Amino acid sequence: MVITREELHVITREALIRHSPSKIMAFAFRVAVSALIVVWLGNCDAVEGCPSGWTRFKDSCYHFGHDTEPWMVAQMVCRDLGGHLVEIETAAEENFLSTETVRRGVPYWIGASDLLIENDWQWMTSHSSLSYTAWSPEQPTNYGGNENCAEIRPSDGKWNDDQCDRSINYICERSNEVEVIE
Ligand SMILES: [Ca+2]
Ligand SMILES: [Ca+2]
Ligand SMILES: [Ca+2]
Repeated sequence: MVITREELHVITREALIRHSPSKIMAFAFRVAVSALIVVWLGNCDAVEGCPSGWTRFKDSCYHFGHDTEPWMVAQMVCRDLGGHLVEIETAAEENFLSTETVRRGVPYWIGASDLLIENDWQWMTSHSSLSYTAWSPEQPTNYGGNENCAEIRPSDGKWNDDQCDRSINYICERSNEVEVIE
């Protein structure tokens, strides 16, 4: 439907007659405030940064859990914190986490497990097979037929399979984008 200039003029004049000036002013004020909010939101992009308690490295934030939990509980805690047990895809990520683990001197759970099929190791959050690995020499051993969760050891900063119900520290990972407004 096309409205001519004359028709628009008539509609506007009728609207002005029907509504009191105070209502029109209030309406105009609401329109102005809405426009300001739209402009303000338009200037906000993805804000990069890690929440407190998380350490940034490249595109991720890492939380080095300071309590000890079985692997399953560690995964749940990471999810409650907005992340997941760490998944290590590159040598750079591995070097960062390995260095931190050696410095802190305690073992940390990571997100790899062969719980589903023995010796078929997967990152359990993304359900992907391990494209990059940093197993300690001769690991994984599946010692006692019951080692199905992966940890980073502080002795050499490399990975070992261990019993999932053992309580140790854990590393969570999440994206470093904390706020996205479009
Ligand atoms: Ca990762
Ligand atoms: Ca195993
Ligand atoms: Ca082992």
